[in-house]
This record gives sequence, C-alpha cells and structure tokens, in this order.
Amino acid sequence: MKGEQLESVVYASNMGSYEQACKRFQWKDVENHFTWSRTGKVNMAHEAIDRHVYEGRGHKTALLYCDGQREESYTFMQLCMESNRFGNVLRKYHIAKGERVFVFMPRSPELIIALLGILKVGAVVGPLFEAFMETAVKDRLEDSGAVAIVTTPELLGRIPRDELPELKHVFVVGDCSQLAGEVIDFKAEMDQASYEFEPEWLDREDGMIIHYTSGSTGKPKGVYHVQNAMIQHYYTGRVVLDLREGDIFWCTADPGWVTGTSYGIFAPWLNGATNVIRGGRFSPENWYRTIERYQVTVWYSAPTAFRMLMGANEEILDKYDLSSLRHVLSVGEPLNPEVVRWGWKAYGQRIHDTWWMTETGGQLICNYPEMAIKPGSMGKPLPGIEAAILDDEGKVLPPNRMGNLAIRTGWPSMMRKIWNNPAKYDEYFRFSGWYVSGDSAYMDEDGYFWFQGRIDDVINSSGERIGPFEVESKLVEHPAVAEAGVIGKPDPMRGEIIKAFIALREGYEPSEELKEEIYRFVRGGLSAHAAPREIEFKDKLPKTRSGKIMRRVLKAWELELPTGDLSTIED
Ligand code: 6R9
Repeated sequence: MKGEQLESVVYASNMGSYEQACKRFQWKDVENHFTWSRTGKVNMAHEAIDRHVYEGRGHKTALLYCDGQREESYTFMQLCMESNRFGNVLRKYHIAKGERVFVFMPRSPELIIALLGILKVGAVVGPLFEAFMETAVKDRLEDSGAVAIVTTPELLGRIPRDELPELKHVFVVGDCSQLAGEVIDFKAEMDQASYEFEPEWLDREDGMIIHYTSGSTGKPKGVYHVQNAMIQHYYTGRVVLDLREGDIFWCTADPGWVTGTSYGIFAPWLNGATNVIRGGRFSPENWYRTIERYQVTVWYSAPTAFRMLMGANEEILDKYDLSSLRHVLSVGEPLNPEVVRWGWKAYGQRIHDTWWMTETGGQLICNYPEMAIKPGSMGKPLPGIEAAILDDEGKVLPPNRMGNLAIRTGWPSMMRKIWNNPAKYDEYFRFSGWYVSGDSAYMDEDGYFWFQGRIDDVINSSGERIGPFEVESKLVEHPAVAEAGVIGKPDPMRGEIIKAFIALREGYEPSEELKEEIYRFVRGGLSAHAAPREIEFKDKLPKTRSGKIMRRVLKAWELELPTGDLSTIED
C-alpha cells in the first residue's frame, strides 16, 4: 500500500476484516434485525427505545444528559414511558401519521422525548438549530407545511405564527404563565397524559425525518428520509462506530444537523448503547470533563472541534483522564492529516474520518477500526456500498483522477425526496444509477477516497453547510445593500468563513460601522453561523449576462487566482 499510514492497533472489532466483510455482505442480513421481519411493520422510536424494554434492557441507562446546569440520566424504560406520554399528547391534538412536526429548542431531555413522541405517532420530525432566527425558521416551517412545533419561551418570538397559517399547535417547554391561551404547556399536558401508548405501525417507506440543508441556489431544501433509513443507522452504528454492550457513546452534534439525529440519537439507541448528550457551550475543559465524568468509550465529533482542541493549552490534556476512549471518529469537513497525527499523540487514538451527507442519511465512506488509516483520506466505501469517481459525462474514471464523487443508488438511508421540489431531487441523479454528491474527490490505487472540494458554491464553515443564496437574499434586504455575492474564504480553524462582497445603494458610503451593522443584520435575521465575518465593498459585482452574480470570480479575486473564462460576463 502506498503513502503514509496509521496501522490498526485494534482488538477484534465488530466488523472484523474489511475485505471479508465486503465479500459476504448483504443488506438482507441486516434487515432481519427489525420488527418488520416478523410483523411487516416498524416504527423508529420503537426500534430505538421500546424494544430494549421488551428485550430486558429497560433498566439500562439510555441517556446521560448534562449542560453545566442540569445533569440527568434516563433508562430505556423512562424514555419509553415519557415518549409514550408525548405521543398521547400529540394524539389528543389529532396530530397524525405523515404530518410535519418541528422541534426548535436547545438540547435537553425534553427535546429528545418530544422527538421520540413525534416519531411514535408516525409524524415526520423536523429538527431546527436553536440558533435560527425568524427568516430561517419561517422558510422551513412554511416550505414543509408544519402543523406543530415544540419550542421554549425564549425562542417563541422567532416563530412568525401569523404568517404560518398551517401551523396549528405550539407546544412550549418552560414557563407558560405569561402565554396562557396562546400556546400549549408541554409540562402540564405531560403531567396528565397516560404512559400507555400503542405506536403508529408504519411501512418502511413511510416518512420519518426532514432535515433542511443548503445548496448553492434557492432556499434551503427539505431532505426527506423514511423509516427504512434505520437499517443503515443500525449497521453503521455497529461497524463504523463499533458500538457494543457497555459502550458509552458521545456524538457532539446538535440534532439540528443530520449527524445529531442519525448518530446523536438513532444509531446508538438502535444498538442499545448508553448515549451522552451534552448541551451548553463548547470549551476544551467542558468537553474533556464530559469524557472523564461519563467514561466515554466511543466519541464522534468534527474537524473544527478537534482543531480547537488541538489549539488549546497542552497542559489541559494532563488535567483530564481520557483513557476510557476506545474509538474516535470525525465527520463534516476535511480532517487535516496534522489533526490525525496530533490525535494519535494526544489521545493515543487514531481519529477515524467518515464521509456522508444530509442527503445520504448515513455514513458511506469511512475508516474502520481494523483498517489502516491514511491521514487525509476519507477511507473506503462501507460494505454493500459502491462509490466511484465520475467524469462530467457520467463515465467512471480510473484511480488518481479527480472528478465527481458518486454512489451507486439504492442504499437504505438514501433520501426519498426533496420536499416540494422534485426537480432539485432529480439533479442528484442525472447519471442513471448514480447519486452525484456535489463533492469532488479521487480514489487512489488502494481504493481510498480523497476529498478535494465542493463542485458547487456551498460553503462549509465549522462543518455547517451554508448556502450562499440564503445569505445573499438576507443581505439584500438591508437598506444599504444593492447587490451581494457570498463565498467561502479558507480559514485555518473553521475550514471556511463567510465572506460577502457588497455593492451599496446610492447614498450609502462604505464604513466599518456599516460592515458591523450588516453583519448584525444577518446574524439577527438568519443565524450566527450564516453571518459574514468578512465584508468587502465593491462598486460593482461581476455578473453574467443573465444577471447571475459570478461567485467563482469573487473567489478568484479573494484567492488572487486567475479569473478564468469571462466570456459570459456582463461588461
Ligand atoms: C454529515 C454531513 C455534507 C458535506 C459533504 C462534504 C462535507 C462531510 C466530510 C466532508 C470532507 C469528510 N463533508 N464529511 N468533507 N471530509 N469526512 O456533514 O452532512 O451537513 O449535509 O454536509 O460536508 O462537502 O458534501 P452535511
């Protein structure tokens, strides 16, 4: 094998040898794990929580929650009962199978219980980041036709209810005394609800979750996943996270991001693991304390976080005992080889990179415990998955040629639609038989995949996907902004930061104060992570004859690169 490598130092993992696993793999064998092999019906919340109660693990700890203020633990039995109660509350308000119900609140046990209850009635859950401001919230609720939302008093003001005629019920977790009549008091309803509940039994192709994510054009898209995705969540939990009985698993992602549901909720619980959920702010101390306190064995985080931990004072590593860690993984952006080497020194652990997307629902290209790691590579396709690099005509390219990273269609957790937008969905499948990711990559002669970049203009800042269009649309709402073009500017800590090029309206002069005001305008209207950390004023922005702002020219300006073909530019 070629290039730098970190050999496995592993004990017997769940997958065993990668080559063997690929040879004998069949999805059918995984499917048999679930209820439908006996009843023909299924429900994610049953498979993740209730089944453990029926199988004698009811008293096992399912959730360890902390956020600096609260610290609580729940058994599988308790989560089963509490989510049964919320299922009853939802039924009381006639919320039924297929309807979209959102959760918009900080991480907490109530968020988890609400989400499970929503799944139990067969509704489709829509998780939102608590950082979203009014425009971001409205766009998502409106597009999906949400009928209900679970939120907190602090976030309630960001839900423009009079502009959302389909939104019938607002459940509020927290003090409702000032809100009487306007909203439904979550706790009061829970206190009265029965613990007895029969979940809605669903087909594998019935809806489960909708995650909004960004593309390069248009508003955020509602990526729709069905119950069938659980096959992939369960399997990857087993062979990629390598979960076993006794593991304490911690995924640091928020449920507003697909990683926070597929791997922050579903995969660990489908595998019966004890799951740590931490709210509150990031700090190296808080995070290492969490690992030490709960004796975390398997840890799934993101490159930005690892880079911040790497940047922290060396001594902090000596202050905490991290020796419980057995397996460490990363997702969301390119994992720098330096970070992999540092992790090996700092934790005595190889950091296993994994690649996947909101649209893919689950991990597809990964590094596995018993496989040698090449720092900087995303790894190899999961057993049962065929990945390839295609040229722009859809032809498979040989090793070491850069092109479109694509996956053979038909894996269990593939999205089933883009809500309200079949044309957008079809764009992913423009080469028959393939899902085209929008990432560029190459495969080396040993079958390892190497990420090269996005093909479109999607920005990845601290692992969050940001669509330039959404930011530009907000920018032009500001009275001083005539036109705006937004790009990702390379940044050593965050991967990329958002940079906006702005042409001002007549009568406005560039100034530092105006930059600050515009920054705060986006921050307050959309979300902190979508606000441009850098703004540059220009007299004019480069545009095509059809009036589209040419972001690639902006990017070339920024990076001092040749601007390339300008034949379509306006003047
Ligand atoms: C799960 C998730 C997907 C995009 C994807 C790619 C980037 C994800 C990566 C990675 C390099 C990795 N990405 N994992 N880039 N190496 N291991 O991240 O979903 O938010 O939809 O983002 O993130 O560009 O196309 P999502």
